[in-house]
Amino acid sequence: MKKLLIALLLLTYSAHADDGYRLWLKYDLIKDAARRDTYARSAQFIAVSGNNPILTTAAGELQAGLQGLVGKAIPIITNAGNRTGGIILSVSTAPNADGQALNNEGYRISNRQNNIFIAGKTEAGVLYGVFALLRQLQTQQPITSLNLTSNPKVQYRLLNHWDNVNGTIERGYAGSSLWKWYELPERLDPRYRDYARANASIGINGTVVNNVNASPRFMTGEYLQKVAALANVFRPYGIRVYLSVYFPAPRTVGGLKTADPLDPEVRAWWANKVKEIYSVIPDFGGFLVKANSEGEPGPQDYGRNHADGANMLAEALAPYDGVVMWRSFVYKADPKGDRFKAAYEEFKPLDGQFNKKVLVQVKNGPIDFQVREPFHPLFGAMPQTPLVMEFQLTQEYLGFATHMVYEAPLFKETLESDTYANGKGSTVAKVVDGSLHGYQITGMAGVANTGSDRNWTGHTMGQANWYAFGRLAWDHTLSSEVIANEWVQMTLTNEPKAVKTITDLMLRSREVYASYTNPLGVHHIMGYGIHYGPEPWLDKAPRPDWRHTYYHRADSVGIGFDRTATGSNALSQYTPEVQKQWSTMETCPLPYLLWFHHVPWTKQLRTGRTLWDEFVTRYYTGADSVRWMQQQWAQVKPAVDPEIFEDVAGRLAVQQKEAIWWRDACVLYFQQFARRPIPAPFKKPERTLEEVKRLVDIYQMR
Ligand code: GCW
Repeated sequence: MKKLLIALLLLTYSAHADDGYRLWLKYDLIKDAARRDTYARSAQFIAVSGNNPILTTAAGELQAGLQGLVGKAIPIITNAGNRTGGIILSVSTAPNADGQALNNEGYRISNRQNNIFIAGKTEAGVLYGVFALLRQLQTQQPITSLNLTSNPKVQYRLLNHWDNVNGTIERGYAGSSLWKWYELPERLDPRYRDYARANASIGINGTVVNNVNASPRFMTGEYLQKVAALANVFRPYGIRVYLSVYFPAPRTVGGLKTADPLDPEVRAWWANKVKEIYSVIPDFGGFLVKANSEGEPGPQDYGRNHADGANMLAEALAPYDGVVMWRSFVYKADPKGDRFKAAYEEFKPLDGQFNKKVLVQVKNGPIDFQVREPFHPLFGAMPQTPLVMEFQLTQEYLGFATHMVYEAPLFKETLESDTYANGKGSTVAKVVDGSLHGYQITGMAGVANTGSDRNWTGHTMGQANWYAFGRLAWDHTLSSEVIANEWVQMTLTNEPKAVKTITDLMLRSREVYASYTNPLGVHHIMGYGIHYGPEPWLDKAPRPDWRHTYYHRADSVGIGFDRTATGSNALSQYTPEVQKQWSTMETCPLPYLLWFHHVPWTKQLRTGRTLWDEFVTRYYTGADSVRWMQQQWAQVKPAVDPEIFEDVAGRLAVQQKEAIWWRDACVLYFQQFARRPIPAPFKKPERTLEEVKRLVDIYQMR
């Protein structure tokens, strides 16, 4: 009897405890029996014919998902005949009844004769349609009168992993790499498949498995076998593998004397290497390259330019269906220059010189994944070169896996910015999706936030950033709110009040973080090296543009980087319409103010406060808002799994403490320049600047 009780208890416990591993693909039994029955009536069988691996995956995912949600076994049959009440999967090139065409990976879900049809022009389209149908159920939408056509707006939707051979992840905060290189190719961790499922469910169709600071090893036969083993697992989920390239590989791996991209031997080496890659990975996606950036070698080492390097690789890929994504993240150590301008200066003159298989991959902003950046001036300035948007999901500058920052609003803010490249409405999104300049190929990349932690992303809420990236790469017109809402319902709870509370909290989280770390557009003042915590006082570093005083320029007059004509004139890289918005302190939106202006502490702002008072107010209200976040989270306790609840609550408590750390560090440090009191009703920090400074050393273990 006692044993039975324990067994029962264990069962109940394991049925409820949730370690976050299943992400948004939980498929727990729907609680409402009536709703369950309605769904079950429409899902009595799944019909699919043929043995295409992706279609088999699609049917299997649908079966597993439905069985979990409605609690009934659902057979997969090959031919529906005249049966009704089921779901029919098919590849179909027939035009849709509503006239909307499907592109290669698009899908259409419709209801006819009491069946649900999921059609795609390709097998991958069917797979995406399956996940879309499951999402309908998970978010408790009706499924009997569906007429959904959806096409991805961007073609290459990729995760970029900054994962190293030794299992570490550059800027990774969720454990070590998912890829166990030492076990591959023989042993396949079951997690590889779950990784592919998660990606396919949000429309991601490619993954760059190694760090852009690339090891030459990935160009060896031994490693290609390992990569091929991963590719085999990912293939049935419609996911292709890509590799980051170490540019001098022809020398280090190939034993050549040079890696000069115009050298015939080097070109032949790459052509052979590509041939070898395709012999083991027939659907290999292509290369990602970081060159002549932060010490990584590149074509400039041989007096050549980025186009020479990229075009050489593109030519090697010419016989195959692969592309080159060449990164524009470059900047030189010039004390008089402005790092903001570097990428534009190097790449803009090369527009029109790239091979048609080359895409240039541009970070969302000109500096480096700060909590807020103006859109990168290259967007809109390269009409003849497809530009890939690079977002960072891992929270390098956004509080690692400790601070809650839902990034969709950040992504959307960039995507919706107007470049005015072809007049009003020339948004960054339209540049990226190709519609503005007629790009033939298009892409969006997200630097992954995944790792070996059981819940994949360290902070449970970080899963939402992975999810949001995939959804937006598919359709950038989705709102941050819709995406948050979906994710919460699929991952945390369907209880309407809790869904609303959590969605709200997520939507405000980025602004809260910006307030207590980088208000009014101040940027790059975080802890040196690790990029965690505040260190605005940093004025010694190997390069001038790694010093934080370089960015904030605080002095007795004011604070901020003058990037107008009286300063670095980085503004001149934008169209006149954009310049106009940002060029005066009066017109520049406050969130971007210190990005473009050196503003006097005493300057009266639109808010009615002086700059100093506004600056301090933001730090204080930002830090206070974390308390609000904690209170909001406390309210959803009854609706959320206890393990997840505690995990998030614990991280919020750390965040709260660290928000005050940021606040104290920044107001005390900048007060030395402003020489003004902390405005009422705020109380001056209880500690001294010296005390706060010591905290950074502790965190950085210096
Ligand atoms: O954000 C910075 C990081 C580097 C990174 C680099 C890049 C992979 O601090 O760690 O290197 O950007 O994007 O290349």
